[in-house]
Amino acid sequence: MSDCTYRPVPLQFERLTVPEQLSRLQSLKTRMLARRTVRDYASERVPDALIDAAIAVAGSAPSGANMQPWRFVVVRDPDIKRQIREAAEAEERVFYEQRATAEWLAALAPLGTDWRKEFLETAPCLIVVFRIDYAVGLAADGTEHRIKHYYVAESVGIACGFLLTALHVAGLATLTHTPSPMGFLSTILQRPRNEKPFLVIPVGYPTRGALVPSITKKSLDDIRVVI
Ligand code: IYR
Repeated sequence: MSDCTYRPVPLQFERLTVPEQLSRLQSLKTRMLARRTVRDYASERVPDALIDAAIAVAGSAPSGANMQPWRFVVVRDPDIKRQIREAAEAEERVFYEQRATAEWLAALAPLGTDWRKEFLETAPCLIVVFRIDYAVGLAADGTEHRIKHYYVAESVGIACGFLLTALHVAGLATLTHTPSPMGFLSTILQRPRNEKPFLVIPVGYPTRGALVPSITKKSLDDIRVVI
């Protein structure tokens, strides 16, 4: 039985001066605006300690009822990466050649994407994020029951934001890849039934001379409304 009692503890909170708050935000803004989705990866290995520390940051994210409904699967094995690439490219080919509407393809045109996903093999590491819609509890008599998770997409989305930020701040390049459908990831990575693939994040160092599309971000005035 879980303990359902509310037992609060004092908040640890560092009160900053407003100039210090602004200065921290300015540096974070500059750093985050320099983040770009990278498709060309060097073969150089990324130390395990960096990936582990970034995943620990992701694990600090808030979540519905603090259920922490996420799993981060780190894939380094070249053969598994190759299987993932082959399965993703098969799905993406159908997407780009048949399923995608003309409007969708036009929206993607400035990004230069297509069905080829070399980065799934060239990146030294893939973090495959799974959402866990329910946990499996075991009663004293050995019977299993489902423990419901709440706001799973919101929670896992926030954790992925933390993860991308952590990896970028650590000087690593990333990409958010969402093959569709992505059920093949459950099979290849042998995940249990309650875990569903959410996002694939290749991680590594860019090749020298890596190219990215020329894009801009909306201005503050375009994204903010003050009431
Ligand atoms: N999943 C496909 C297509 C794709 C869709 C969107 I929306 C993007 O921002 C980028 C790509 C792919 O990975 O190519």
